[in-house]
Amino acid sequence: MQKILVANRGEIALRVMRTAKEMGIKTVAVFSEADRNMPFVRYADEAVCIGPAPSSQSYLRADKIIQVAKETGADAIHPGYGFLSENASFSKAVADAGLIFIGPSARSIEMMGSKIAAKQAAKKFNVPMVPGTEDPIKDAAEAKTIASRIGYPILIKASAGGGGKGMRVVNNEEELEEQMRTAKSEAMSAFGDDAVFIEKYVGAPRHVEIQLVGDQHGNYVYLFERECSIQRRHQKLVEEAPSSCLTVDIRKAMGESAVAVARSCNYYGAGTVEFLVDENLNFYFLEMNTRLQVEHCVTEMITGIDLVKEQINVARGNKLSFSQDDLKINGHSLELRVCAEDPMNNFLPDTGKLEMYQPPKGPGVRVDDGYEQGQDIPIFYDPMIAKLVVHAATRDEAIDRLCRAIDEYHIKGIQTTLSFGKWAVRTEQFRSGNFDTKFIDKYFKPEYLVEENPEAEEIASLLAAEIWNSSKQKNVTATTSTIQVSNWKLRRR
Ligand code: MV4
Repeated sequence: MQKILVANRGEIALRVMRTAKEMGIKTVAVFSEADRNMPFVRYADEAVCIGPAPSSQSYLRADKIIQVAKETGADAIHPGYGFLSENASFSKAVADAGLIFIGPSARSIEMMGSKIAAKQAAKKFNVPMVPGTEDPIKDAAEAKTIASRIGYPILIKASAGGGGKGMRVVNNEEELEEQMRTAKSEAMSAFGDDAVFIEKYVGAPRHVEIQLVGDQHGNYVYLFERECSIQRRHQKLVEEAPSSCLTVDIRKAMGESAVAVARSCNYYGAGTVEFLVDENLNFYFLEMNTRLQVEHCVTEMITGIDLVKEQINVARGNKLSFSQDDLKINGHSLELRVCAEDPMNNFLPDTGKLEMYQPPKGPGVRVDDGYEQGQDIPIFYDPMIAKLVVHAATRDEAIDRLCRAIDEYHIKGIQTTLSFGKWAVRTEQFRSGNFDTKFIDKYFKPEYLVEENPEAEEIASLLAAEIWNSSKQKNVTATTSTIQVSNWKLRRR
C-alpha cells in the first residue's frame, strides 16, 4: 500500500493522514466546495474537489470517490466514520474496483447492519442478550404474546435501525398495537425495511462498548472498553476508558463476548461492540459498529495502540502484530466532544466564524481538531469541530487535567459544548463514577452554565481582592474601590 485516499473531512481525515504519513504512505484528500480551505486539504499530498457542499453531492458520492482513487493511483480508501463508512455497497464497490477498503468486508457490514441478523449470529456464540426476540415480529398479536412473556415495559426496535434510531418504548398492552403500527411505518419510511423486533426495556442502563481488531487470518484482540453513558439524544458528549463500573472479571467476559460477535460474522478490521450494563453489572449485546469510532482516541491513550495503523496493517492482509496478553490498561483517558452547539439553548447547532481558536496544550493533552482560527463552520456537516482528549495516571487526575485543558481552550465566535463538559465532569455524580445514560436528563439544567463566564468571574475576584486590600491599607470605602477596579478592568481591555 503506497497511497491512501481518505474519503472524509475534518478532524478524522487529518487523523488518518497523520498515521499514513508516519507509515510512509502518501495521501489523497477529496473535498467539497465548502471545504477548500480546510487543514485536511492542505495536509494531504494531493487533493481533489469532488462536488458542491451538500454531502449527497460530495462525501457520499461513492462513484466519484472511487474514480478519483483510480485517477490518482491510490491503492486503498479509508472511509473514516459517518458518510460511507458503514455502507456495504461502498465496501464492495471499492473491492470490485481492485482497491483495498480499509474496513470490514461488505458481508460483515451488511450482517451487523441488520440488527436481527446480528442477534441471530451472536446468539449462536452464546453472547448475552436482553430477553426478547431474534426474529422479526409479524403482527401485534405475536407482539402481545411475547410481551406478556417477558413483561412490560418493552422496546420495539427496527432491524435496520441502530444508534437509537427507530426505537419505541411500550409501557403496557394497551399501547402495543398503536406503537407496533407506528414503529413499522417509521422503519419503512426511514430505512425501507419494516422488520422490527422486541426487547425487554432496561431502564437507566450504562452504555459500555468494547473496541476490537481482527485480521484476515481469524485472529482477534479486544482493546478493553469505553464508557459512553454521557449522551444526549444518542449523541455522545463525554467518553472515557476504562469504565469506572467494570471489574477485571466482567471486563474479560465482555471482551470475550465482543470477540465472539466479531467471529460470528468473520469480521476483520477495527470494530466496536456495544453493550448495555444494568445496575447489577449484567451486560447485554446491543449492536456492532463496523467502523472506527469518534471516541477511538481514549482507547489509544490507555493501550498505546494506534488504531488507524492497525486498520491499515490488517487491511494489507498482515497478521495482528500483538496478542491479547500484550495488552494492558495504562492510566485513564477522557474525551470531550467540542461541538459548535449552544448547550444553553437546547444544544442547537451554532454556525459562524471561529473568531478566536486556541486549543490547550501541555502534558497529557491531545486535541484532534479540523478547523483553524478565522474559518467558518459550515452548516452542511456534523457540528463536531474537535475532540479534547486527556490522559493521566488515575481517573481523578484525568478529570483535573480535563478541567485545566477546558480552561485553556479559548474559542470565540461560536458557542460550544466546552462549558457543558466542564460542568459535567465537575458534578459529584461524574466524579464518583456513579451515573448512567439518564445523566443529562436527570442532572443538567442550562442555567448551570450561565455563571461559566470567565470574564465575569475574573472581575468578581479582582473586585474582592481590591476591596480587601483597599479596606486594609488605605481605609477607603468599598464603593470607591469598586469604581476604580471597574475602570481599570475596562481600560485593560
Ligand atoms: C436499549 C435500551 C434499553 N433496553 N435496549 C439506544 C441506542 C441503541 N444502540 C440502543 N439503545 C438502547 N437500547 C433495551 N433493551 C436503551 C437504549 C438507550 C441508550 C443506550 C445506550 C446509550 C444511550 C441510550 C439512551 C437511550 C436509550
